[in-house]
Amino acid sequence: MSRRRAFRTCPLCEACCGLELTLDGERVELIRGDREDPFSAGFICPKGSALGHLHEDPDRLHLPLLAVDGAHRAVSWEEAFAEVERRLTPLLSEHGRDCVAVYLGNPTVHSFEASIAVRPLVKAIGTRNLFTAATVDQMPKHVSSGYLFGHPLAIPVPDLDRTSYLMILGANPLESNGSLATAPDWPGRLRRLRRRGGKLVVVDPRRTRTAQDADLHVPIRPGTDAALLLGMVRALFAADRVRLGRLEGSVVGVEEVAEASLPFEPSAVEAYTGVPAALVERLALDLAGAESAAVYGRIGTHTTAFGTVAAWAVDVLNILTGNLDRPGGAMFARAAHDPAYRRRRAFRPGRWTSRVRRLPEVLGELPVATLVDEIETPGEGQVRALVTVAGNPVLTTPDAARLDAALASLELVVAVDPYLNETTRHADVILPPPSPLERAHYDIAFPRLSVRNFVRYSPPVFPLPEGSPSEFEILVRLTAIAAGLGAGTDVDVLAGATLTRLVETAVGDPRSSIHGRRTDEILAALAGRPMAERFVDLMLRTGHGGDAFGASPDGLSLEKLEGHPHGMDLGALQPCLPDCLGTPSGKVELAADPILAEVKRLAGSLGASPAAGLVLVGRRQLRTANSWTHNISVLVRGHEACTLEIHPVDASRLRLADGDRARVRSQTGEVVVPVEITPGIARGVVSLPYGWGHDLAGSQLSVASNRPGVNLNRLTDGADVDPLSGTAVLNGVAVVVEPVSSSAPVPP
Ligand SMILES: Nc1nc2c(c(=O)[nH]1)N[C@H]1C(S)=C(S)[C@@H](COP(=O)(O)OP(=O)(O)OC[C@H]3O[C@@H](n4cnc5c(=O)[nH]c(N)nc54)[C@H](O)[C@@H]3O)O[C@H]1N2
Ligand SMILES: Nc1nc2c(c(=O)[nH]1)N[C@H]1C(S)=C(S)[C@@H](COP(=O)(O)OP(=O)(O)OC[C@H]3O[C@@H](n4cnc5c(=O)[nH]c(N)nc54)[C@H](O)[C@@H]3O)O[C@H]1N2
Ligand code: SF4
Ligand SMILES: [Mo]
Repeated sequence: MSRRRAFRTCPLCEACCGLELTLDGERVELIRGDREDPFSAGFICPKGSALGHLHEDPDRLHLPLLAVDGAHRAVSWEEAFAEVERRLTPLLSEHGRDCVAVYLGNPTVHSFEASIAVRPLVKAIGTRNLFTAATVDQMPKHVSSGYLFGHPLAIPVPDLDRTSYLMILGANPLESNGSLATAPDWPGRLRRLRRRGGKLVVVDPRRTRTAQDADLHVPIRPGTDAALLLGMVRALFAADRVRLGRLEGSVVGVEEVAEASLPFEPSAVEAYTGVPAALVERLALDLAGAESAAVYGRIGTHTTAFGTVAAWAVDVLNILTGNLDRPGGAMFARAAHDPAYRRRRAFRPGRWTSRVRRLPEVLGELPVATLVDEIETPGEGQVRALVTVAGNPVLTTPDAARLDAALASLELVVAVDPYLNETTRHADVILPPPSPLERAHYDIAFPRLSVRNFVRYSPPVFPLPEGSPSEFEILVRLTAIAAGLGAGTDVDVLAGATLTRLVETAVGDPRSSIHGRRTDEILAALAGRPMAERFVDLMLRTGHGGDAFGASPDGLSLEKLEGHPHGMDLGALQPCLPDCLGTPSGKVELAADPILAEVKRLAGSLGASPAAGLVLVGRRQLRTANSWTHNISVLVRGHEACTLEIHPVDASRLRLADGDRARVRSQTGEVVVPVEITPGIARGVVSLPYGWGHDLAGSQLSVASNRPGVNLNRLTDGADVDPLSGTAVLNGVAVVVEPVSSSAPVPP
């Protein structure tokens, strides 16, 4: 192979930037932003340009590992799958399906192979103990959208490029590059918003980079966004500024919301949130008065005790100001591969509950905060084995030290993961998928959450190494084992049978664009691609933007996308109400009982006086991706990144100087970490970055272990969840901070 260029989507975050790679043989020479990409237009962040280092990381696994006598050794793929079969099969038959838990982590969503293959795997295991990173992340938004719009995946995104007023709560897109709002180049898009006269308001206890670039930064007491938003709702009603605009007639429940918001008087909200009453009113009136406006909330609003109410109130404000589903407001993206029709049905979580804490299922999964209870608590249905796919819960889920210990007690852990890290060191078998550059890329989830409609397919940059299975093949073989078909099952035969069933369903469905066609004709048209891609091609071609296998010749297919290596812009977001609603009434349903009950509970806690001590929040850093990119030296060099941010007044009260080491204690654990004194954090609040803590014995992370940092989730408590979504409370954790060296007692 000589020097060549390749284009592909960056799989490291939701911005989905297009990259241009310069390759020299099998080496990545340079990665830049793809300037010809219609969506990302050359934007790139430090992580995207480090993708080659990730690919070449010597610690990345190429062969499966087997734990033997307390150490891991490389084995052949056949041996690894045989071991899984030997140990998983008797567990399932002796203890029932629920004894095997599954945890799916964040990168699953960035790999179409995993996205397609994990659901059949979970089904074959047949367990109710399914856990994912959603319950330490965005589950509140799914619940809110389920009730409001009848579809948990119908999530409005701010129309960034056209809005004239953007209110961001609990998100720092200048460092995170955005989430539940796919937009390459947030910095540029926010700059252009302000250049065209638009206003940016950021609500955050920290003066983040995003807040520094805003017209107004509103510091807030952590965990209280739901009350602020309801205070704004109440102010809109009080000032008679509720205008549904073109949504008039498409919304039910307005009166109920007006009534539910009554307790959220600005003065009560001020006492609870720390946001001055006059400012609460002004924020509401500015929102109502803007030519167009969008409210957008993320991690800092979702991972709190009233996360679902906060997620809901964000969209209630969008709706009550007439900004939902209109240009410049909060709009729905539409993936080309999604069907043209939507099913109507009531959103009903809680079809089953977790065994120990009786927490309700949502979207078929249970809160990961209770995984540890299911492992520790003996009795019928106890979790005895765990399968992780692309997850690192020892660093990313609450009460981490306890979970870490519990994982060590399991009879079997199988991890599909390229690293021997904090979580996978507990694995009896690690099955490493190839690097992202050795697989094709097609985004299934993010075009549904994008600020412009777009589609991009990237072929693999490098071929699969000889003898290595794809991530799809690894997952299908696990599925075969769980289904009792044996590790030797032919992957193409098994997956092919699933594909055939999907085609049969489509041709039999009167709503499908290929209704009435012949199954063998469709299967023949899909042949010729790797099996995993056939699933995507089927989805795309039968989606509303698809070519319906020839019936809509202008439509899309993977073959057509191959002719557009920079991706295709499918235009600005379009209004879609009421057609895109899935609620039984066919309207936006503002006032679902479970949500109103939570609003009432929140109203009841308004009077409670805030905790006296310090509270802890998390933060993200531009050069990291969750817990797993700290092993790339170009991303972690420079000064110490894992520090405790603290306000100068709090620091001096605690007799802490910049760089001193402090002990941070919570209900669940403690860590020792250097402090960074900054006026950029509210008094009474401290912050640790998330994803660190690479000092656990048994990992193989030669770079990360040199600068391990501390694990923020040793301090978070799995006992606290948002009751409607099961999402863990990761922000607003009560902590005590003290200097490490000093033995003198420190005032509280
Ligand atoms: N306190 C606190 N906790 C948090 C958060 C917070 O803000 N504060 N944020 C939460 C959020 S938003 C999220 S999304 C979660 C993330 O939580 P997780 O999904 O559990 O964690 P990640 O760090 O994304 O772990 C990714 C794992 O996948 C592996 N991996 C990487 N690429 C691939 C691949 O292509 N295939 C496979 N099979 N594996 C791969 C990595 O080696 C790593 O082990 O953490 C949550 N936890
Ligand atoms: N560089 C980088 N980018 C990433 C990731 C990463 O780890 N690193 N992870 C990716 C993932 S999986 C996700 S989900 C997204 C998340 O993307 P974001 O939601 O933008 O996440 P953060 O950057 O953690 O920003 C959360 C902000 O909430 C603030 N906050 C904390 N508590 C509260 C509160 O109670 N109220 C309010 N209003 N604010 C609060 C914090 O100070 C912080 O600034 O980022 C993605 N992109
Ligand atoms: S912003 Fe996200 S998608 Fe874009 S280059 Fe950085 S990590 Fe990759
Ligand atoms: Mo996330």
